Amino acid sequence: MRVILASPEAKVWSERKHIPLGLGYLAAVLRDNGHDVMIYDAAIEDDPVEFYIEQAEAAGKPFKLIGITAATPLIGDAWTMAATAKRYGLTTILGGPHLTIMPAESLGPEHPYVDYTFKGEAEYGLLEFVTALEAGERPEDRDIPGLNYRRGDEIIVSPISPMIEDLDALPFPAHDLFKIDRYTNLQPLTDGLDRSARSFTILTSRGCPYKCTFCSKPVTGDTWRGRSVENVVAEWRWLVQTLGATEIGVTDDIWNLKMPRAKELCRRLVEEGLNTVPWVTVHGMKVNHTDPELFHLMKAAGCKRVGFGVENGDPWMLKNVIRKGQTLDMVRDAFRWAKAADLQTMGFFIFGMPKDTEQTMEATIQLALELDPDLANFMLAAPFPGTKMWDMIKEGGEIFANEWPDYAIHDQKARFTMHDGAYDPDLVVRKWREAYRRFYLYRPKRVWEKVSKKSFWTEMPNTVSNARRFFIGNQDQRAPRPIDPAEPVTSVKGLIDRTM
Ligand code: B12
Ligand code: SF4
Repeated sequence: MRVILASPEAKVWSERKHIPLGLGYLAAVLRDNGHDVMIYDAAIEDDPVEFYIEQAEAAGKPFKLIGITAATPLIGDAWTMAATAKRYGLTTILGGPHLTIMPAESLGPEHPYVDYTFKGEAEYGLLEFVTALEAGERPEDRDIPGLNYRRGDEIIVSPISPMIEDLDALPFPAHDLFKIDRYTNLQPLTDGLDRSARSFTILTSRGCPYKCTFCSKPVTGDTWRGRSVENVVAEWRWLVQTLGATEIGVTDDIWNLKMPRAKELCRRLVEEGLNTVPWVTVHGMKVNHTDPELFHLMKAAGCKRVGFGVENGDPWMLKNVIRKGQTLDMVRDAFRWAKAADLQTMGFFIFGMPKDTEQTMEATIQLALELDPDLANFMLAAPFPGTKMWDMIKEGGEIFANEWPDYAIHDQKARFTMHDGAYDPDLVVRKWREAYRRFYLYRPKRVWEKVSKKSFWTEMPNTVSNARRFFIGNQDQRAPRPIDPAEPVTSVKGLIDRTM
């Protein structure tokens, strides 16, 4: 069957473009089973999805099915895309993080163009779904775990699709189906935004046993599952030697959970001569699963930079609110060891978790200054549905964000308040912006390092718009006033109450 797997425009994200790897996995499984698959990523395409649908029709080989992926801020774009595809008569199915958390919402009467949603990892479920469609059967009659649909006026939500145990049994993602030369490099830390980078991403494991309260745990799952080192190396070899990767991003939640395996992977990359292409850990280094040897091996294996979730500089916040499972000393050690191994470092920090005060946010800024990573990423807390943080706010606060795009990282504004008499969303935004100023502007050495790089000038338009947003702010970044009850708003809270 001809299938189009699509990702909506990621304009809520940033100028950086990453491949939607989940679609690569789904495409590979369908392709291996004889289906004809196209991956459409609106973030890098010049033409809208209808262009390809019409082209396929004109060629006499129409697409029968569109599968659309969506993280929460992109769900509105996913609905628009499904409505478009429906006009051409395609069957529509939505999956990905938002649908794993809120499978029923998209099947409500406002979205008649969505036929099915899918909850969880879909390699096997989607294959069975397509097999059923091709056989002219109704997929719902096959009881596919994870598949959700309408039966009359009822929305049937099935149990989540089981997490795949044996990841080695999966084919490699269909990396060759991505228009890779349209993606940018993964983190423009030292190179600016290289628009012609051939940046692929790789997933060496899935899942994470930790339970950080801001994290969408229903998506990651609690059980860590690692691919064998040899299986990862084989995919790495394909990326480097056949597909010409110039940068690789490891996008696991926590690729270093098992340190001996992480070290073995590094050794094998060296042995195979695959250490010539730089790689970065996009999200997934956890400080308390590191030691000096690991960083030295990573460096030898071609790793260029590592990112760590630091989150907060206050030990009480880390332990009791964020529940990060790491101490400040562990954070300090990891940064020291990574720098000693000559790796570039990035730190991720969150401002405005429930219970954050002026003192705790100041401690966060102080810690960022002390660690002095090459890149500090300060984010405003976003209460995604399905997180513990969401529950905390529902119990003792109020969410302002009333549209899903408000949850985008680069649409930075206060999204909630707590009714504890101490939490101040306006202060949160002020301290967050202050963090950027104190880290990037008020340190002459760092400013000089930045402006003396060519990329600073070639990326001037981006730099200016980022500077405006981070250092000066705009109307949007103020905490909204309480909503007038008479005003007709589509409340996110309302949507969730209806569907969870
Ligand atoms: C790499 C990554 C990124 C990258 C690349 C994203 C991309 N295009 O894939 C970047 C840095 C761009 C990114 C950005 C964001 N991310 Co991100 N990201 C991840 C991360 C760490 C890995 C994603 C991945 O490759 N997973 C592996 C693949 C195999 O899984 P998958 O994509 O989910 O696909 C499987 C299933 O979901 C399902 N599926 C997926 N699509 C479809 C479609 C159909 C039709 C079907 C049937 C099934 C299906 O089947 C797939 C195969 O099993 C995840 C954490 C995680 N564990 O998933 C967070 C995660 C997805 N990100 C998250 C967030 C919050 C964001 C941002 C919204 C941040 C922000 N506030 O702006 C942005 C959104 C922008 C965007 N375009 O999506 C949250 C999502 C929460 C939510 N409710 O949506 C996650 C879960 C992190 C977390 N633990 O909280 N992210
Ligand atoms: S360590 Fe990362 S993936 Fe694991 S729970 Fe915390 S934020 Fe989520």
